[in-house]
Amino acid sequence: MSEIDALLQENRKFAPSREFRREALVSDDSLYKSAAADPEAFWEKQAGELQWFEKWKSVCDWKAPHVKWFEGGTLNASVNCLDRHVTGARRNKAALIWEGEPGDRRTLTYWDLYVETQKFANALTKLGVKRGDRVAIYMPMIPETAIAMLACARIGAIHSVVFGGFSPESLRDRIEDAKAKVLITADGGYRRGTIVPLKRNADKALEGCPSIEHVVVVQRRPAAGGDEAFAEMRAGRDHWWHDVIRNEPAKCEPAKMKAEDVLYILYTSGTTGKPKGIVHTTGGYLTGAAATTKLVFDLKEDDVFWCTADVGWVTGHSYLVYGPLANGATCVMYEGAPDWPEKDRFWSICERYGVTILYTAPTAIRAFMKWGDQWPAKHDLSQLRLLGSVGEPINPEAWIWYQQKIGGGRCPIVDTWWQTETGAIVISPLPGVTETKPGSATMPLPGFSAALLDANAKEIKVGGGLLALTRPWPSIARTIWGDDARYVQTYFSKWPNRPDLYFPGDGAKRDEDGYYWILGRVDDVLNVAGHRIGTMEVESALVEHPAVAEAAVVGKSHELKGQALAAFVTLREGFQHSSDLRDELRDFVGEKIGAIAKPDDILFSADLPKTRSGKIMRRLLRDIAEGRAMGDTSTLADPNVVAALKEQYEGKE
Ligand code: 7RM
Repeated sequence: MSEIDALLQENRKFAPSREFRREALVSDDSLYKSAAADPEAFWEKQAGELQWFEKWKSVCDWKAPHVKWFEGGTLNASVNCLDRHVTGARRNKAALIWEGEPGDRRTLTYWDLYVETQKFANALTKLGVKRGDRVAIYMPMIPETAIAMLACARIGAIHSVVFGGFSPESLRDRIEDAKAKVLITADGGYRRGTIVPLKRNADKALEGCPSIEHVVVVQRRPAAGGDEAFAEMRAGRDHWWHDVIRNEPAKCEPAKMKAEDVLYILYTSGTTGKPKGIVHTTGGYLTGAAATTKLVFDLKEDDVFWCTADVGWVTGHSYLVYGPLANGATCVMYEGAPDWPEKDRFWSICERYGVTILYTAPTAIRAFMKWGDQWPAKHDLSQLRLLGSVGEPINPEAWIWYQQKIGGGRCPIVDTWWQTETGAIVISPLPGVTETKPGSATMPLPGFSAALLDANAKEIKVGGGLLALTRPWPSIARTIWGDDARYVQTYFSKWPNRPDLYFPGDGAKRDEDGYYWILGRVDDVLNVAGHRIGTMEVESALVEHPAVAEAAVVGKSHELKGQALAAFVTLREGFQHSSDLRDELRDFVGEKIGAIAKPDDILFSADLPKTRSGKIMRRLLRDIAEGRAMGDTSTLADPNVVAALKEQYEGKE
């Protein structure tokens, strides 16, 4: 039975336990009802939970496809995450409990974070960073990463965090697109016992980046030993973090930002070779991130919240930094791999810090399942009270395992569907209210509205179709950096007669109870281990190799990663296929984009199956990669091509 069939035959239901419900922040459906009756009033109330310098004059100004929220209001995100907690009982509360992969530990209180952020904000100002300037952040998972983001927010600079697993070239593309003035990085970060040479990568990236004036480098490696191999400092351009903050005062006046001022840019893959710079604003984004953190995770004062996502992804932005800190929560941050030094690292962290809420990805859960029950069984996980899942559909088997072996059968699971572009969770249970079904993200949260549509925007009440979000919400991306036409084209042009509908690019099924079962992307975007990768990006990388004439990349199901990449490659005249060339191409993609984009399979072929108009038939390539019977081949220019390919793929020669 295929994964999707299994998903659609799932009919178990789990209601929140009486014990959970009794203590839950929301324990009946009145919030769904009141928010549906007046969504703007709902969001206005959520915005009111933040601290504003000046209150907004209008709540929502919607001229499809563009929207503005809380206009006339001014605020600062760092004030909301820091200042308002240090005047009261949270002053000495742990804000960040950090653990490095080698085992080093640091705990920063709200006061610590408040001081460090302001010092670094002053340092950025000294380096010439002004309101509206872009600052690139290419960091390991260390407290300085959150501090750097908050410091940008403090002075009104726009941060663009680039995942530390991306290659120098990917970093360069993102810096160039945003025209960042300063880059913040570290000499390295630890991953599976080795060092990711971030500064060396950054130096390579900067070979072609005239916009960067200064580089700030955190010394992550032990200072002892004077190993400079990881950070050659270029005089005038490069500065150590500890040097630039040394004499800075711990006070920095926060910039008064307008609600619609940009808080950050975050690049994400789309259907072309060029990633999109998703733009989030200050007031709407923070409202969405803060409100959903509180409601979805039932966040309370004493919780220890661990979101395992890297800050390089939107989940790290909304649920490791902005959402939890805006709520004054205690967050756990871990630098490294889940199987280092042993396969119980996550569970030892949960036990050590008494984690109460764990938010992780299905790909990780499937890996834990495969590693065996003995690893979590070694640890006391009794403090856990709520579990979350994000990034891709979770298969019912993994859901039940998570519920039983990690949650001890006691914790509700929130399967949260959202995207970089939505800024905040959109479809998810409310853990004290919603009955869950393994594999379904359930229903839109209060304040959000979705529908399932066919190609003509006709609503499908029960059955399969395209997911649409039918009303704007505060944390929706406002544009794509430097390319508003692409924004409109990508998200608001799916149904030409309905330019008000947001299209997320996902297909879904809706059941008799109105529950949504997300089936995955319907465009050329893949989801590999919860990370979005555009097939075009990988194809563009492959054809840059001198041996490659043409490349087509498709997704195929993968037991652990959800999806994996399969590449079909034709070679230029004079090149011979070999397993060495296959390895070389795989590494080449790793260097061009990053290790997450390396194809699992590369198949050399004399030709690719094309329609008579010359379009590559990806559908057939997917059939081949999945080992399925092939669909209709009658529109092919040369039907022989595909039969040969299939034979070859099955022989994997
Ligand atoms: C948060 C994040 C977005 C894409 C999205 C979906 C898929 C995310 C779920 C999910 C099924 C989920 N942002 N997706 N969460 N599919 N159930 N709970 O992942 O921009 O990187 O990716 O991920 O296809 O469109 S993202």
